[in-house]
Order: sequence, then C-alpha cells, then structure tokens
Amino acid sequence: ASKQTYFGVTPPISLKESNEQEILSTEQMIQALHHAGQFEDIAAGKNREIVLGQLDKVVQHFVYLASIKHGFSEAEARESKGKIYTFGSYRLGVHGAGADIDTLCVVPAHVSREYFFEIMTDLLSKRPDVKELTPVPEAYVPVIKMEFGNVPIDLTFASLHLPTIPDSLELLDTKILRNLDEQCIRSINGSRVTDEILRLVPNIKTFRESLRCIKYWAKRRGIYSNSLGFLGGVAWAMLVARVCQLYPNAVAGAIIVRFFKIMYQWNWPQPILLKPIEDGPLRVKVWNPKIYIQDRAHRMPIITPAYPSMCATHNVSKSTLTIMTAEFKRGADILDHIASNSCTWADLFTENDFFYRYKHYLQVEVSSSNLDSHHKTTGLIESRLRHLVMKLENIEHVVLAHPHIDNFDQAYTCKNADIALQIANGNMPNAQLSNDPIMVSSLPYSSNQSLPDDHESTLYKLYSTVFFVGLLISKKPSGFVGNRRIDLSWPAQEFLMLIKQTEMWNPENMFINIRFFKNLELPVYVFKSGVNPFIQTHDPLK
Ligand code: 3AT
Ligand code: MN
Ligand code: MN
Repeated sequence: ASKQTYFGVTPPISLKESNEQEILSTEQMIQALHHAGQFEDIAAGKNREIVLGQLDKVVQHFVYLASIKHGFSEAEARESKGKIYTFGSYRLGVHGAGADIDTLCVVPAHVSREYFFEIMTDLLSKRPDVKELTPVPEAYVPVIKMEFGNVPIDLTFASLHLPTIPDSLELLDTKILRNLDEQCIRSINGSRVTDEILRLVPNIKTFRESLRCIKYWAKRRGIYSNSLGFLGGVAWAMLVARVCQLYPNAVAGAIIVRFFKIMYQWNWPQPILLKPIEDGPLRVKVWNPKIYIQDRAHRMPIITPAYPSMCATHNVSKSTLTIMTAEFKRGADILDHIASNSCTWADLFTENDFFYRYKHYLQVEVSSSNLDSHHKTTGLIESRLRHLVMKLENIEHVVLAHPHIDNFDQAYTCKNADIALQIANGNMPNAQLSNDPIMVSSLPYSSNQSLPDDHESTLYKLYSTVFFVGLLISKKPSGFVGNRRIDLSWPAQEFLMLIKQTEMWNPENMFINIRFFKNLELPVYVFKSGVNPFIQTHDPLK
C-alpha cells in the first residue's frame, strides 16, 4: 500500500488553490477580526513571553527545592529539571487580548503533586507580581490559578515516570503515560490534544486565521460553551482542523465558506475525527460507540486525536444541536452573501438576539450574602444547568430549550436582612411601597470584587446571578394553556432538588429560585436599550 500523503481519515475533497476573490475575502475577514479587537497588540504578546520565562525560572527553583526535600544531594538537585508546556488557545495561537495561558509543569518522578501544591504555591505567593493565587488541588484537573505579571495563568502539573525531564521531551509519545496516576494523565491530555491538532492540519497559518474567525463568531452567536451543551474551545478547534484537512490549499476565507456548508449538512452522529482512533498501553476507556452505550448517545461526536481519544462534546443535547445547526445554516447563507458582496464579515459576527427570539423564558436566580459562597453557587449552576435544559426539552410541546451563555450579575444593598431574604426568594419588594429603598448596583463580581464597605454596617448585602433559558413551545392544542405551568414545574422541581442535594449546598446562605414567564416580563437589564421592547403600552401613572 502506498504511504498516506494526506491529513485526516479521508483524502481531501479538493486540492485547489484559492482564487483572487477568496484571497481578498480573507484579507477582509482578518480586517474585520482586527476591528473587533480579536488580536492582541505586540507589547502584550511580548509580556506573555516574559511571563513564561519567569514562570520557567520559578519551576526550576521549585524542582530544586523539592529534590533537596526529597533527600537529593545539592549536585543531584541542581541536575533535576522541570519543563513548562503550553496548551489551550495560547498554544494554538488564537488567544484574544484577555485570555489566560494554559500551562503544564512537567517534573521528574520524585517531585510529587503534594510538593507542587506546597512548595510551588509558596514560591509564587512570595512574588509581588503574582496576584489572586488560587490553588485548586482537589479539582478534576488539579490546578494553580493566578495572575502573573497581569497575565491570567492556569498552571497544571504532571510528574512523569522519569528521573529527569530532557529538554527535547515530546509529550505525544504514549509511552510517557505509563505508570502515571489519573490526574497526571488528565493534565497531560490537554497538551497532547493541542499538539496533535497542530500536527494534523496542513497549514497552520490558515488554521489559526480560520479558528479565530469561528471562535469569535461562536461567541457572538452564543454557542461557545462546553458546559452548557454547546462547543468549547477544543471542539471548535477540531471542527476547523477537519475542514482544513479537506481543503489543504485553501485560504482562511475559503475554509470558512466550506466550514458552514459542511457542518450544516453533516450527518450526525457520524463522528468528526482528525485521525483514526488509536489503541494504547493504558487500561483506560477510549471512545467507542460500538462498545459503550454512553458513547452511542453522543449526538454530535467530535473526537480528540490524542490517545486516549475522548468525545469533546459529551454535553450536546437535542436543543443545542438544533441551535448550532441553525447557526451553521445562517453562516452558510451569509457567506453566500459575502461572496456576492451583499453582506460583509461584520454581518456574520452580529450578536445573537436571544432575548427577542422566544415568547417564553425561564430564569434561575441564585444569591448569597457573601461573595465566596456566591462564586461556588454560580459555578455549581453553570455546571448543572444543562440537566435542566435536557429535562425541559423532553417535555411534550417544548420544541427547544435554549440556555443563554451569559448570565447577569446583580448586587443588592438592603436596609435589613428581611428585605434581602425576600429578594433571595424571588420576591422583589416594591420599592415604591416600602420606605426602605433597595440599592441595586451591577458590580462585576466575577472580577472578585466585594461590594464597597459602607460606613453603615447595618446594611445587608446580597449578590445575585441570573441564568436564562429560552423556550420554544409548539402551537398548543386547545385547552393546553391551563396545563402549561404544571407541565414545566416538574423539571424545575427536580432541578432544585438536584442542586440542593449537592454536598456544598448551604441552605443558610445559598438561595435559588426558578421562574417561568413571558417575554414581556423579561427584566430590563437584559436589554442594551434598558427597555423591554415587548411592553407596548406605557402607563404614565406607573
Ligand atoms: P480561552 O482563550 O482561554 O478562552 P481556551 O481554548 O484556552 O480558550 P480554556 O483556557 O478554558 O480554553 O481551556 C484550555 C484547555 O484546558 C481546554 C481543555 O483541554 C482544558 N480544560 C478547560 N476546562 C477544563 C475542565 N473543566 N476540565 C478539564 N479540562 C479543562
Ligand atoms: Mn485558555
Ligand atoms: Mn484555562
């Protein structure tokens, strides 16, 4: 058999080079992305490199100290070296201005994870250029999060079964996975997947330009979120990589045209693969719908190329697949119009109209009096909301349950705990009627900001976050109206139970309520105009 000369699991569809029109269109696309601030400036890029250099020094110091602590001699400890690898959007070369750098710290066998969280954390905490240092040792992928020289960093860790880490070490070699614990295998996986993707695309520059476009488009259209059942960064990268494989000589503008056409017509659950699924030396599960029922349930399988291959789109539901397919169609149509000059790239990137699209909405509001609990609660809801979506979409007459990828933060300052409790329970007191006005401010506490401390310590603070799900309900058979609330309240009840049964749920200081309503009851803060456009008549006395 002749040696395979193409990238991917099938030969390319076309080897054609792009024409002048496609090259021009690509330039316009890059310009539109620049205009939208999707590239960071040169100084910021330099700063990232400096930060990575400094982080490398800290890692070497950490390995040295850990080796001494482990009983190595001074000379042996000096010989021990670690290495930093990057992965995620920075490694792919598609990161935006504020993006983090995902890093993996690889060390020799004698340097344990316990040392990492003890010694490395200690070294970092002593640096004035490190802020918001947050070790998360118990995470699925243990990580130290921080801001290093104003760059957000996720630092993961893997200790290899090797006495020292040679500078030339390639993580793609499956042999290095032998004898590692699960956390290490998971930590290395992110890096291995990114490296494979880069190895499997025919032209890296074209891949990067195309992916930048698709990432921005997906964010603007509200379909960029792995946890909510859309796709995350890795899955979008694999989709774009697959189209690049099929058109190895096309420029980015032409790749985008093909991307939407192919994805719109794709015969799911036929999987997207960048290479044949490989076997390997470990006793770990590899994606295989012939063997595993849970793999057969994947509606939109996009499979990671590095052993052990996994499905990166486990969370996709009936609704989210429908929503993404409609977006692929929209993209294909707009690209037709761009080709005929009746649309521009900016039209592709128009923000989605989530709050104008549905007649019915559901909101999940969580609140807490302290920021720390509140961060935990919002994280919990974010990771579980898709379960509510799946319960809803299974109800008769619910055609679509559409989770909104952005939530809304609100901070209340109340005169007393009683008012705060009312708000927390979803009963906003009427400010007009009560003599105690409620101050509402929309502090972005995602930036870890506390409400400013007022001098009146009697004021009671409440942090709240609201998540929205849009509902498309089919034309009701007569008499259905009366049943609708009952029909929808069950999934909500079940979801509340699921949340409240979680170990971290603290009913003393965590509040959750769910409401269904029609579009004319949507709160004004979801509209840029500050007005709910569905309320047509305005009562001047109100
Ligand atoms: P940004 O530019 O940072 O928004 P990204 O693609 O770099 O996009 P992340 O930094 O969130 O995205 O993630 C980078 C990689 O880290 C992707 C995946 O391999 C891994 N990762 C992210 N979130 C999780 C998670 N919850 N569990 C396990 N791995 C994760
Ligand atoms: Mn990242
Ligand atoms: Mn990250």
